[in-house]
Amino acid sequence: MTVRIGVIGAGVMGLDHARTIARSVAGARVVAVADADPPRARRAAEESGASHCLTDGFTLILHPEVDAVLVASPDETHAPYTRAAIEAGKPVLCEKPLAPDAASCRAVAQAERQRGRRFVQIGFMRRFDPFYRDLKTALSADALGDPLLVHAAHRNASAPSFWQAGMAVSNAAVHEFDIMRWLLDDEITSIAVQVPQAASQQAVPDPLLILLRTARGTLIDVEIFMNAGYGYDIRTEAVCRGGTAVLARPTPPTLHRTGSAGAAYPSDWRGRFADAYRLQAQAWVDAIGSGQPVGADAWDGLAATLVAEAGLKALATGAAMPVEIGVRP
Ligand code: ISE
Repeated sequence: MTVRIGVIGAGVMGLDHARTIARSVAGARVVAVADADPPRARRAAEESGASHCLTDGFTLILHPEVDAVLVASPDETHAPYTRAAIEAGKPVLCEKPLAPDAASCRAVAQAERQRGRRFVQIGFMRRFDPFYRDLKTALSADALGDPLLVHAAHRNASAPSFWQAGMAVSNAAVHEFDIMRWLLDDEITSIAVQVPQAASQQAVPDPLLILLRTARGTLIDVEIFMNAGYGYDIRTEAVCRGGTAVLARPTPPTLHRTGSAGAAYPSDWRGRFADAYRLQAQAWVDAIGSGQPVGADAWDGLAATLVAEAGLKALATGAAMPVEIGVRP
């Protein structure tokens, strides 16, 4: 069976997903692309071999040739499209965040519950990254003992063009919230966010230092630096009672040239996580075939956004905020 996919949003990520599915995912093809900007939609359709090029995502969802929907439009449109896909009875892979606000995430989870089965996979692609999977295996193997601290850094060369105040937490740090819940198999219970003095007067303060506490008492610090300048760099180190596990960037060759040695960094996340995006899309397509959903679900999407909402309050007030994720229904 070939899953016929419609992609909503043909910006940086929509184009990347459409290409990935067309070139590297077995058992699927892109049949439609929708974007409010027709030239963008046309480009993604041409590059992925899609025969339908639309300007409206809701029309794409209802298109009779579309079996499943990939949502990669601006963050605040994710939840309405995801709900429409659920109502149309079509599986949906929704880019993160499920929504920038928890109320919209809850509405998606509720719509899915009413249909009585799972439709939604959230694009927390790090869960499919081979390096993060190895890290999870190492942490689960018990050889290192209980995790005590996790240090993480999340650096972009420069903030994307669509960047706005709050997105460092609601759009970038949500990856860290999700991956920490998944890696540690633990829930985040509080968040504090600090800004260095030199950045405190900026309209969009950068970098941020986030401190999370989990239910089992692990402390996690996360640097979010959206304009680090030198490249896209993601690091995680788990400090456990019996040793540490370090996930630095996968190492490209070191180039030795006159008077210096160094290795190139990817310019953004598409390079670092290319395998993760491909494996995520393949797993989604396979799960549609098998009826056994995988990856982060709507509840995980809600959990990450609840942490982000509390984080934005913590950033505004300077105080640590409790996070109440509750019990998965
Ligand atoms: C971007 O929007 C992403 O989704 C990337 O995965 C993330 O690493 C980056 O910080 C965001 O700007």
